[in-house]
Amino acid sequence: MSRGSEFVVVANRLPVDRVAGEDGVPSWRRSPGGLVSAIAPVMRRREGTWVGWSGAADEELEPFDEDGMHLVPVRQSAEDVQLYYEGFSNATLWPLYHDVIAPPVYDRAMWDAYVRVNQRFADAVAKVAGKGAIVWVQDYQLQLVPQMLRELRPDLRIGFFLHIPFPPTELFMQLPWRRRILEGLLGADLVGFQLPGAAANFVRLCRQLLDAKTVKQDVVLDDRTVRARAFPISVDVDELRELIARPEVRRRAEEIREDLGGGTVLLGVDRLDYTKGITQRLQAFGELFSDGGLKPGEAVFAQIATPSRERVEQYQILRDQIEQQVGRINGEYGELGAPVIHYLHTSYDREELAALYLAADVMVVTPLRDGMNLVAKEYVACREDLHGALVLSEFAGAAPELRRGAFMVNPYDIDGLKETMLGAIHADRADQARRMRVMRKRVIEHDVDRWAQEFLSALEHTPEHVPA
Ligand code: ADQ
Repeated sequence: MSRGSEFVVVANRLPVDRVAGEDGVPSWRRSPGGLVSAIAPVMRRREGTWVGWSGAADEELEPFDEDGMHLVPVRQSAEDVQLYYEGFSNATLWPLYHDVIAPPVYDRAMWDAYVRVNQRFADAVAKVAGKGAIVWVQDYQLQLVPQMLRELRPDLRIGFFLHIPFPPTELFMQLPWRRRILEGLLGADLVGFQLPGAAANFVRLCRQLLDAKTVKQDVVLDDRTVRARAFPISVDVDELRELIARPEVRRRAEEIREDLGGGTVLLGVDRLDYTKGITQRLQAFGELFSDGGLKPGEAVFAQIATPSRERVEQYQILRDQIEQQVGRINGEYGELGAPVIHYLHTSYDREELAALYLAADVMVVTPLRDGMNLVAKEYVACREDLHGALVLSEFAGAAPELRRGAFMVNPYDIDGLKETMLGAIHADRADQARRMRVMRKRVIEHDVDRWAQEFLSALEHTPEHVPA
């Protein structure tokens, strides 16, 4: 038997996407996004292994190497995808952890699938991890893995990071399997959250529901201590800096501005998700035309919505809602060849995204609840010119870090949203520059590399425990 990996990351998805080659033979390409680019260098340095699902149902794949990473695929049947992924992960946990914005589905077959698939992930990790290895478990789809893994492999050092909010007691208590989730997470040595409030929610729940002894942000078990801490995630500032320096990206930004007609450009970039507050911001924007705050031609809104979870009912409902809303507003205030909202339901590559950020005068980020929101930080990282304004929801995880420079807003308050959007549209260059400078300082100093390093160093410095 080989020695196994010293460093293992486990996430629902592998960090690669399948791309069809010219000859029809599929190959793999590293997925875009901060998480993968933050972890990839650590993986290479430590000869790490990434355990995750390929994204296709019913597929048996052998482990393979790609982009300097060793990848171990975990199989999922079509039924698993439906019950564990679309079901328990995205129709139960996602809404429950986001303030119950949509009603969570509590379904026993979905829960059973969640347990079954989490066990499969834990088994796969137990097989590939070397003695005493560091294992880093990612996100809400895998909350039972830490405990399952500890049972199989008490020698491992296990960290868990939750990318989405962790709800307060009042909401978490709805979950029929609430104790099991807490026990699952307590299998880790370090449980990381985006914000201190989420860590506090978790520790309080352990005390109230499990009668656990807690000391500050630590949960003290009989044989070991579990630390709950906040590690706000961030973006790959170097990657974005490199992108916006490319002449073709700058040219593209100018082209986008011209295509949009010369008025003030407002931009939204989100996965099409009901937590992102897309309908609220479009409603506010539309009303600005109906009550005269804006005149057609003066401003346009480009809303990019990445297709997401398209088989989950709530997402289909939302898509219809937004498309109807856009049609109505454009029907009323747009002119031939000049709609007031440009709505694009599609995914873009990083160059196009960077060009969009450069083209936008006002970036509108209005989630009703969000773990962090990387789009807000990406925009800030791209605005080296200190131009542009960020409208940011109080309910984004990024709010505490960016509030001194952003135009803060409560997205439920449509009048407040309208006023704040107008304030951002009319902010003068000096005010924009002052605000942007404050935000940039924070994002540049706390980039995604630092996030990964801080998490891993905290995990490595948790006290050793000696397995019985
Ligand atoms: P998400 O809910 O997906 O992430 P976000 O943090 O904004 O939200 O990240 C989205 C990422 O996708 C960004 O990097 C963005 O550039 C990219 N993206 C969005 N639309 C795109 C498009 N049309 N084409 C291409 N790329 C697009 C979850 C949590 C967040 C948390 C992150 C990371 O919900 O709260 O910030 O994980 O922890």
